[in-house]
Amino acid sequence: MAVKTLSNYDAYASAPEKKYALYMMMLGFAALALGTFFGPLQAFNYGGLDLYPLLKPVFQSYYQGLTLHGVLNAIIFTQLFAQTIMVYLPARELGLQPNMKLAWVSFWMALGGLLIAAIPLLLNEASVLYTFYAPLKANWAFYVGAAIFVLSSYVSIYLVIDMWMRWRRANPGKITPLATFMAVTFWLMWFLASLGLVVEALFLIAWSLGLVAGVDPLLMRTLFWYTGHPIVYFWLLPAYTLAYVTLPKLAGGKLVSDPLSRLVFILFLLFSVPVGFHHQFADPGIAPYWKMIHTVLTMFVAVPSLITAFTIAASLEVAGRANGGKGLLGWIRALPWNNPTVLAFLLGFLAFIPGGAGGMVNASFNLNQNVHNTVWIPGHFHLQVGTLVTMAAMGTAFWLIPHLTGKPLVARGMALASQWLWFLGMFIMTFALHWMGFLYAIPRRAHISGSPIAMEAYKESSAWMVLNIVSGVILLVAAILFFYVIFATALQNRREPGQVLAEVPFTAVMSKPEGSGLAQLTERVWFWFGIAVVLVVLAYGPVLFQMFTNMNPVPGQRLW
Ligand code: HEM
Ligand SMILES: [Cu+2]
Repeated sequence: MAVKTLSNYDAYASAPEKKYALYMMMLGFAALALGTFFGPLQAFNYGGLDLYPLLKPVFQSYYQGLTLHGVLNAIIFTQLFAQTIMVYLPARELGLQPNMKLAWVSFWMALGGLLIAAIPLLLNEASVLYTFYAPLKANWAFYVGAAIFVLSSYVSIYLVIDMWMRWRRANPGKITPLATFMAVTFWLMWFLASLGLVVEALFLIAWSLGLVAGVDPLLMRTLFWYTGHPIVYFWLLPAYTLAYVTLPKLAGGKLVSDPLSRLVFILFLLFSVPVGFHHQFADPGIAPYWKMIHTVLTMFVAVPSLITAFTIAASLEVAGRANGGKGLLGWIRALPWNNPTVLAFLLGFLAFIPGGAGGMVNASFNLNQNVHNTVWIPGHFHLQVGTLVTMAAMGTAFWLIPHLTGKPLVARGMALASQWLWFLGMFIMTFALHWMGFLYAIPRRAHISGSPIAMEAYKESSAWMVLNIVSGVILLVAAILFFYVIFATALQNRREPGQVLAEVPFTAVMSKPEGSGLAQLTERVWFWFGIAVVLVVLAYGPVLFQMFTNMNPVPGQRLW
């Protein structure tokens, strides 16, 4: 029998969204592979070991590499994974097909935008880091490509709202199924959240094309962080969704409360956006009381994560006890640690505990002064996005690629090892970075290993630096194992559809939405969306109005 090619694999005929999901996800992992390549080099840098001279002439500087690392990992990979999960899960759950034409439009926009932005990035014409703060000025293609890439997510918003509407028409009066509910609130949150970046992009594109002479750095930063905080929830919520709707089942248990999980997503819809000044505590031109208001609102947005910690832990305990675990901690041992997906989530959530604690420190207005712009910050967010979000995606790939392709997972042992090593490496690295930032005020975004003066100035932290080198080696091995497993799985010729998960492993729930007042209340999604808009207007309106009416545009600079 001839080997079937991708396009005439039977499952794609009846479920073409499988092919879409596979392409989206694999493009995301390809971005992650290149972006991650720079990670260990950066860890070595913070260990005093400079390998960048070896990369020339391909990559010109530490900062070019760091821009690629931030853009490919934190912007490209995360968004593509969201566009995979938060479209595919509702489609499966509702038994509906997304509008396939538009689904492919979103894929081609993402790929096209990515390629357009990649050209100046790879040519060292856009080494402005993934925050691209003005007046640092990149080549126009960087801003245009990034804008097309981000706008691809608007197509995804439409795809999901459209499926939801179709389902509602066919099921009047029923409560939206859980994964779909999460996807709908998630995409609405993202729509509201992304507006800052969209407006900023208009300025930056006009500026980079020479249509306007300058832009106002404070306004650009404010628009950036309007989106820049909620974007982290845009990264995180696909992981949460998977943790709520698939993890309990994979672990052998049930989700303890469906209505509570809905409340979490409504709270994210409400509080993700009006908090961005916590990234601008050190900025001039924003009155302290506004910073204080955003501090308090930021503490609110920690609440849904605290609820999540409780709900997921309780669901895992149910699973552990169902598997025969006894006593106070016996249920933990009884969880299926040998399932690479479950393992990835368990370790990711473990890292999220210190990650969340650090986040509360960052958000606490004056405490922020101790850590702002030090390596404490990358220490913090590698626990969040570098560990939980990335491991949730890696773990999900272990069942999702087989599920989408009918190809069984290869090298399961390597998959397990990759997750332990990733977790261990991230734990060591983030530990070292936190302390180097806090104790020695070592700056983030600095090629210290290339500067004898810096190495002399920071020599007291050499013990921590050694940990960075160790973590870089561990993470390099982890990455090689992981990427081998998923690309070998996806590219093999063997297909054994009977051997892989035929269905998405949606969990059963203990406390159901039917008859729950809370579920009824959260079902009024448009009402909550309206409240979210009001909150944003209150928290941002006055400040933005003042900034728009007092602009001080400055010319661009290229310092690399
Ligand atoms: C092998 C794994 C990784 C290692 C060793 C690593 C290491 C590092 C280090 C040391 C920094 C600080 C660089 C500096 O401030 O100069 C950094 C920055 C960063 N990393 Fe990673 N990283 C890894 C994976 C990831 C992943 C998976 C993500 C996101 C999905 C990520 C997102 C970021 C971001 C957003 C920055 C900030 C870039 C900037 O400040 O402009 N990293 N990484
Ligand atoms: Cu934030």
